[in-house]
Amino acid sequence: MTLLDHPRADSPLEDAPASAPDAPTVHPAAVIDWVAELAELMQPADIHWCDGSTRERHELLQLLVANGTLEQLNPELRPYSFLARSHEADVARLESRTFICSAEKIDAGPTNNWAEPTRMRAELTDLMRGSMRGRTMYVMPFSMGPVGSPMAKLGVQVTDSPYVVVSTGSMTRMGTAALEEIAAGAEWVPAIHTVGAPLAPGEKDVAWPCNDTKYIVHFPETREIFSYGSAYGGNAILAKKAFALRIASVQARDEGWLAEHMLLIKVTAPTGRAYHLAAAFPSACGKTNLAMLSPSIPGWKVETIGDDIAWLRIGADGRLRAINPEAGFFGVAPGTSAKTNPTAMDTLWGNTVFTNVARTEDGDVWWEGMTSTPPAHLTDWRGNAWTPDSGVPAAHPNSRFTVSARQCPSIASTWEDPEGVVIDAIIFGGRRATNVPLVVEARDWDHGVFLGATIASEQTAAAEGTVGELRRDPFAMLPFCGYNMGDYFAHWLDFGRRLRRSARVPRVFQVNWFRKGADGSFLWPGFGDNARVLQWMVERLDGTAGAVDSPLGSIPTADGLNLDGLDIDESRLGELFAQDREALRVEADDIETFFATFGDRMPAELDRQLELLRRRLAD
Ligand code: OXD
Ligand code: MN
Repeated sequence: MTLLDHPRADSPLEDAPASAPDAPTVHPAAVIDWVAELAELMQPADIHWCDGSTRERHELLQLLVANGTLEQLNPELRPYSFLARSHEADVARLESRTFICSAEKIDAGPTNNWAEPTRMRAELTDLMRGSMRGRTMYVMPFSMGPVGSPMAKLGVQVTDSPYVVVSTGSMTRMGTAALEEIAAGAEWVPAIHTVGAPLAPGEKDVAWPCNDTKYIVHFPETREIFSYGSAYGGNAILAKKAFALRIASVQARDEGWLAEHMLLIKVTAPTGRAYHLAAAFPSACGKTNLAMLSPSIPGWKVETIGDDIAWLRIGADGRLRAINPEAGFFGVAPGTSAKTNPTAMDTLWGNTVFTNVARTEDGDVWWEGMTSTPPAHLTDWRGNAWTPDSGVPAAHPNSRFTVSARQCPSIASTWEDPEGVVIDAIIFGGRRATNVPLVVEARDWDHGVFLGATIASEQTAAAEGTVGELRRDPFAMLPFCGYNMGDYFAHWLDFGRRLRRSARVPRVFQVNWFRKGADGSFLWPGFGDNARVLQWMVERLDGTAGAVDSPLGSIPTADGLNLDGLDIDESRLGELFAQDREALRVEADDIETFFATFGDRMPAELDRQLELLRRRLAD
């Protein structure tokens, strides 16, 4: 057994040793033992147990400024806000370095990288030996979901990056309350993170320590997470993608619920009736914009519950309920503006950490798309002087803001409801220039699962890879499903069978805001006008909006979509819903090839759905 090979702890409450370094006020023995074992391996100079207090955050921010990791922005323009510039090679999630180390390779499936778990543990143990020398090990207990909610889950991450502590403090309920839950016996997921940059005595630190070697590794059976070498976003804030999606998706499979890459919104119609929608989109496809939408149609209101992750369960009342397990937003900055997302711009008024955006001469932030005319002089994300003639983006395309959800003016009063909100509809979307209409409604749950399983999207800058390349991203979970996606599809189908036995099965829709016309321009204005599509959906739920059948699903009747006040001509509207049978037959062949990669793990029902699509295309 290696040092990292500790049993998963369901910690009994025991007194801590009196001499525990910087000991917490509550004493979950299993966490204390785990930390002591890790400290022996990683050799930090210090251990700090995070309490999640404002004072602690303040001290860490000051330390990060002193270290050169953060620069404080002009407090008059952007109160108590900071800018980080990462290492040039540490700017996005690294899917090629992300591993699901299940005992059997087949259980990771064809969409995940797999490595033999014992060998991977040994390799990580070697890398982690002494990796925190000269640094402080921070111990961060956190709750995903409101502390004490029956839908919440606990975790503890150790890290040697104070930047990661500050980020986790915004993104989760981090600190003593979570540790108390663990001390009271709650199950917890251990997560180990190191930037892999030990400091020799007297060695001067760099602004963004990291290592050329990088690993983000998950052991699904024992629910453990290890991350080495990166301090960026999902690679390092392990509560987010690594726990709340990859490990949680495995927990969800085993416990009968869903952990999804979905935003959550509350939509209120002019009648005052409210609906809750969950929507899955691949990374950087506008989830934050939809979560904070300002409707262009009078009388409609959209409130935010979450912008990235949703955990869904069948509640005691038999209805589908969802929580946002996160407490903040780690949003993509470029493209965010007073026009595209005024609510996000208001959310970012202060108390925000920006990463890899550009800095203005007066000490504020800027990124591509924030204003139509860029400032004449900026400092770009690399720290270089920049002008509009520089020929490179001023902000990195995956530059981010990290901010507490509490600051969002459109946050719903129910966003922390421990029981979750009742979900009326589920939406799947992607970024598709062709083939996929503005909106279709699935015939039933199983057809909805087919729509989710066949999402394809043009790749964005959120992960390494070629931007714009089309890839299948089922349920927008391709980089985030912690097990074989064939089994994941089966889990969704099974979940629907359980829902059918309960009160009400939510409707399922597919949307595409990104379809382009023959001239290469976007056909749909998007943003606030997406509320028109939401209106059609909720009117479908109420049975008041018309729909016609089409090979891909039900689409709005000619007068079904509210187009009042929208300047869009008939032919462009036609193009938005066009279904080119020849192109869709080619797409069906591509889906068949994709499904075949799952071999006998592919549920027969989805092959049947493909066959039904082909028949409808042949009619
Ligand atoms: C994110 C992502 O950061 O999906 O949310 O990459
Ligand atoms: Mn995401």
